[in-house]
Amino acid sequence: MPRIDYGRAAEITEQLENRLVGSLGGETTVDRRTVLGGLGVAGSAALGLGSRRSEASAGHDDSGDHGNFGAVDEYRDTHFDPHEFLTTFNTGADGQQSVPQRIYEEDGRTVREFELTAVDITIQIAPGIEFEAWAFNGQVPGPTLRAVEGDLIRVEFKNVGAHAHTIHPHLKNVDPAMDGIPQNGPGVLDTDESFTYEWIAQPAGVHFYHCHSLPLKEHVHRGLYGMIIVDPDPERVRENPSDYVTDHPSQITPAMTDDLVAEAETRNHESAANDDVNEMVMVMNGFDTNFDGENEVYAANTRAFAYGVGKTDAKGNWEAGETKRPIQIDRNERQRVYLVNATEFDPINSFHTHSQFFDYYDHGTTLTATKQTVDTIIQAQAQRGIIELDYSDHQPGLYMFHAHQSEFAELGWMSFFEVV
Ligand SMILES: [Cu+2]
Repeated sequence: MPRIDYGRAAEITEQLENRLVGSLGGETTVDRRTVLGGLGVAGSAALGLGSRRSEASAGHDDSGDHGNFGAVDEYRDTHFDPHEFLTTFNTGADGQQSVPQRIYEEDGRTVREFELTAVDITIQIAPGIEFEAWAFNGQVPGPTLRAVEGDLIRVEFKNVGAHAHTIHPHLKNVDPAMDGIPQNGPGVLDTDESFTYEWIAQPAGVHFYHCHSLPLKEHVHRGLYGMIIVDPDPERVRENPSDYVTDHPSQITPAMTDDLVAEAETRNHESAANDDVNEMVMVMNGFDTNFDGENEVYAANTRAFAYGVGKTDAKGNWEAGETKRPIQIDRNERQRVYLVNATEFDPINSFHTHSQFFDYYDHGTTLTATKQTVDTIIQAQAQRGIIELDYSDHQPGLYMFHAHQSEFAELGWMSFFEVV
């Protein structure tokens, strides 16, 4: 058996996706229990990794579906590319196209100004499956906002959607008027209203923003959320090292401070040391397609199975136009995932790596790991953290990662790293 069996991996991804899409189809009133029932034995076997195709295919007859499936097996809407979203989120020269932004100095601070516009838009969450989203800048998740600790984040928010929205940041925010809740400041912004939010980027870490209009769960699950990354400022780390560790200040030696500063430089997107790290943004989310208060589709970055294994020429070259493909990573490069849980309705989500352990920095607010050598972490709603991975010992090939609620994985939150 070839060590890297792209064909089999693609087939299993396709089977799971086929079941999901087939069950939802144009029929969005189906509930997720029905979808899982349809998966039956095949779904669990496929995720058991040990299954051969014959076993995975046993118990259901999808042989006839493959022809039809071709009609929906790609994401036709290229408006949002999860692979681009994954790795393109810096501000400044390497900035993203999806969010108008300006950087300038004002009163001794760097200001990072972003334009966010709430719109109503139909998005694709699985091939052929559409979702009526409310979205910042027409995308779910909304654009990632990245700043350096101490910067002023200025968000020019305009609402052109049909409902009233706000933007609430999970930052340390000393001005209640800027908290983006109905009860304070400008309150909710009606259609065609606008407001400029101003937040100091603090503390360093990985954070969350979302609409805080009521009913909250509806406004969040419709898609009005995104990530804020606040890079540590190495100079501030040098001066206040105890702010970035859980150790008592008296335990911090000069050598430790040097290490913390070096680590802060790897996190700071304006520092050369950051170029040596492959950084990725993953927003775990779910979609309640029939609005019954339960999610039918799960993903990292919205599109079910987008980081699964698509069609290749059997040598790992993705076919032209392929929208489903694993995340290719260089085994010699340090890998960092900024992860946030934006899933509504389910109290937790999780992240699990196969054949690999990682270090985890809860909320990203420390420069030493809060969990070392784990292969699974859970996040409550709005919880987030930084995952640091090292694949330098690993043979090239496909390594799965997914939510370890098997249900979420089978319904779309199943992905692969392809180590090269
Ligand atoms: Cu809203």
